Amino acid sequence: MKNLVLLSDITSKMDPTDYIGFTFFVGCMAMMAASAFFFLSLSQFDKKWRTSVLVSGLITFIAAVHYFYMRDYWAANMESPTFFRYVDWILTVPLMCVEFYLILKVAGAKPSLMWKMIGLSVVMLVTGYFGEAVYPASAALWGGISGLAYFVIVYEIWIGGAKKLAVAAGGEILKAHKILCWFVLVGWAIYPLGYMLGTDGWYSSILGSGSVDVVYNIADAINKIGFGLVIYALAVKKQDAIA
Ligand SMILES: *C/C=C(C)/C=C/C=C(C)/C=C/C1=C(C)CCCC1(C)C
Repeated sequence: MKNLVLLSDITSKMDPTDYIGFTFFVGCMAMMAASAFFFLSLSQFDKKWRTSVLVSGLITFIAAVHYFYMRDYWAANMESPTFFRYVDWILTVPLMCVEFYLILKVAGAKPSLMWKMIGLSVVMLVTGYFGEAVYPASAALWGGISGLAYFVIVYEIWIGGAKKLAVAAGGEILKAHKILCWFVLVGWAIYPLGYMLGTDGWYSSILGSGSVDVVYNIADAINKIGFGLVIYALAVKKQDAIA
């Protein structure tokens, strides 16, 4: 009986004007649908491309589970689930870095490239978490350090070693790499904007509290599902070329 009461409590909190809660709910469903799509497509790929598409599915699946928790947390507390948000990112963003390495392997990408990108993304997210959740009074400092790590990632894929490998690989891989570069430059740039929106005394008054979650939720849908679809499309093209 206790459980039933609890369930009705939660349902009664689903306020039709709670558009932030709505974006958590839709995010949850979108991530689940995308995961099912990626996982169920796996058997059509040979081993090499299967790994890349599998990672796309893992990214959206990890996000789906976190969105489940974040949706609940928001409904119960009406505050940003910052902790779950960053746990999600610290698992999924390094996996996105792994995707760059996986598609560039044909051109001779070394694991060192992968670890460098993973390391940079972890620095970016840990310092971002400090600024957003632990030391909000020095949000500018931590956000600045985080932004530096972000710029190094952007440099690496647009101009640095990863770019050179993509050029060496050429063809469809170069095309896909370019699209992924745009995701990182434009799609990922939405997050620092959300960070500034959510930091008290900066722009948090423009859209009200919680607006940061809408920004992050939209960005996640673009960056996780869209990014995964680029990998999927590349795998399909490569697969067709073999067949
Ligand atoms: C699926 C989740 C993704 C792709 C998350 C990406 C997150 C970022 C690129 C966050 C970047 C930040 C800065 C560049 C500065 C301010 C702090 C962050 C962590 C919001």
